[in-house]
Amino acid sequence: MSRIFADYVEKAKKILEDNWTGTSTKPSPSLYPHQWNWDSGFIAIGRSHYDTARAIQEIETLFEAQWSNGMLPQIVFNPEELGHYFPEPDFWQTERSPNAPKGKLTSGITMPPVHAIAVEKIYQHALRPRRVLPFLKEIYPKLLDLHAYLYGERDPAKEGLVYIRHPWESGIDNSPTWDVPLRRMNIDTASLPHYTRMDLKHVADPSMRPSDEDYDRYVYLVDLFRQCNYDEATIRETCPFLIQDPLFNTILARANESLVRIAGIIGESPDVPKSWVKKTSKAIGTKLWHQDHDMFDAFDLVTHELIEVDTAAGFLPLWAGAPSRDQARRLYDHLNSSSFCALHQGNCFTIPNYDTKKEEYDHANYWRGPVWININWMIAQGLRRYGYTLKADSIQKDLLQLPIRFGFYEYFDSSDGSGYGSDNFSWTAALFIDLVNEFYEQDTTSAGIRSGLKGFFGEETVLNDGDEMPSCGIQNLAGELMRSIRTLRDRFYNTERGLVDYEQLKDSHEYRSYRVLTNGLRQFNPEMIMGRKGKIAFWINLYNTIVVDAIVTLGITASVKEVPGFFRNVKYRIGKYVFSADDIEHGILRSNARPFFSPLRPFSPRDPRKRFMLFPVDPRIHFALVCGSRSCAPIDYYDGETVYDQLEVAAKSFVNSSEVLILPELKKILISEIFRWYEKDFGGLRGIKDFLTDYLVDLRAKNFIRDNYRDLVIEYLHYDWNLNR
Ligand code: 9WN
Repeated sequence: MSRIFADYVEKAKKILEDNWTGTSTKPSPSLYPHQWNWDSGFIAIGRSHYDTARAIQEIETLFEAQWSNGMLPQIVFNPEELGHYFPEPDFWQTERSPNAPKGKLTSGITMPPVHAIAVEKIYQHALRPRRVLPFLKEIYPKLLDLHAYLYGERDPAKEGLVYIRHPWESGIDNSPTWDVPLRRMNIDTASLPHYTRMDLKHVADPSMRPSDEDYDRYVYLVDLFRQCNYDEATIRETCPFLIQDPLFNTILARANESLVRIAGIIGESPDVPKSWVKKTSKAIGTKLWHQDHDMFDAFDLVTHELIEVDTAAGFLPLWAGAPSRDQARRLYDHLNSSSFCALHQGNCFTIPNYDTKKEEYDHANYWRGPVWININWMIAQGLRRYGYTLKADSIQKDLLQLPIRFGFYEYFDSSDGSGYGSDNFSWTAALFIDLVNEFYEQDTTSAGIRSGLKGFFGEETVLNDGDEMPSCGIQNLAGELMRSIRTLRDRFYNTERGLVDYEQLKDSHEYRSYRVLTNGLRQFNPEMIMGRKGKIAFWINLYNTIVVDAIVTLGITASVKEVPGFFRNVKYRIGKYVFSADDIEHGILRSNARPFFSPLRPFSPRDPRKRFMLFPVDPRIHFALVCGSRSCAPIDYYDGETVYDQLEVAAKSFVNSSEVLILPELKKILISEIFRWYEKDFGGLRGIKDFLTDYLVDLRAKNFIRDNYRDLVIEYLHYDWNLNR
């Protein structure tokens, strides 16, 4: 793990330690001094990576306050911390409900049910998962009760969509979506119960919190609930705020998926949660989809219409797999528009909570525009679920940067990243820990690469020794081969997502034709290819395809590191010679340079293949060579005519991706290990800095490198060798 990440993980753990009360974790030291419902879910996910016992206790403590009807309260009050928050138990008066737990002080509303997801992660991350089984068995019926409560009490029409009845239940309190129903509520402020806001005492600037008008409505609703003695049927009849929210329902649907898997682990029938998964995902995909906005919106059960306000919550259904492929594509485009910060758009830190082009957008006010870590954390996973890997990577990159650069704040300015709200905020710390772990743990086989010597062992596989020869003449072979590679690209490579559909490719006739053409390479002389550009394109394409060919032929399922010495051992016979993937990369394209993990150059001084070397080395090739791993360049086809333009695009997109993190406050840059391995090709460290300055799009990042050229500290990011499947 890079040192900087390790340091910040320690800081994050310290925050969680300081906010630990002995039985659960406060969301923040002073602004939120009690236990909060969904915060505890996120916190448990962070802790699950290093402290299973406390992660379990966090969840157990929360569920000790579960109501007898299954509702899990938004806040469990700490009796020793009363007097610093509003509203507290004296205001909620939940004892009016027969369902409220005895001996516990809680609020009378709920929050998004992330808990099953957290419980599954606790099990997955535990060093000894079997020891977690008793907890799983004990918590499973309670999770089921919670979901059953939501479907039973909050889904009167049995549509699979549950309603929230207070903005605080959404977790995104003053989201612009709620403006519509809240402003419609014509309340008589004179008859509101008297109250004093406590939140404003803890924040630097009141304009970054919900307004007093909002608070009046929050209070009005709480007052209504207590007048109804928290009886859901009565509330439903009178409550002016009943909303089917995409965020809440997505989390419910995603949590149902976890419930299904937990049921499987503990040997319970998964039928009930399975039916919920289907019903809710389908209902989100249909009822909450706004055809004209390319977005999921909330549905107002009072007016029976969609609230046409697009916030980041509208992207969340991706996380539950609710959208169709087409909807996902449209969401993706929406996400990449200037409304929600296009990929690498200057001045944007991940996804702001609200459409930046709207009048009410506010880069600093709470849920009305700033960046929130938990929302982005969920969206990134949703994008990954649909294969939008590059965008997911770029969001996760920003999520890692924000706390390192600006602190572990509650939320962040969406234009310059400044941290707002409470510092030392627990879920920011917890999800940072989760992200770092995910970033590093994805690589299940990295131990293998550290010992470069492994590459000397393993078996040589010549991939083009088949009998069937191509029908095209040898003079047309290079052209036919390139055409065939382009067809594979068009059919099976997703260049935007950097992925290859190995399953489909494996049995396709296009792949069979390609294999036949490679047999023809045995009679081919690469010197027949004219011009440097043509040669560069030919060898890049051949390298990229030999890797795909070998992955398919060798039946690799997770990582090229499954095969010892993969790049050294997979080969094509070309004319009189045999070329491994390493020979093509380091021998030809890098002009016989030593691979980072090897003591030797690929070609010995008298090797006749030296005549194919391409000198000088164009460092941009490193962003075009696809090595079958997630961290390498997204696969594409290179054309002899346009190869330089394509290399330009490849370099630019790599330098502006998650493989380059700029941390001005720390005078550091974190860059892909590719730069370390091929430092020489870039012209040493100076060359790397110049290269980055040339290709970075963000002006501030560019200037930062220029201004700190001499004392800039460079650290290297770990390389993800998992398959780009
Ligand atoms: C009301 C604790 C909670 C979060 C919410 C966030 C904020 C409370 C408040 O703080 O809400 O629940 O007083 O503003 O909006 O998501 O759970 O961190």
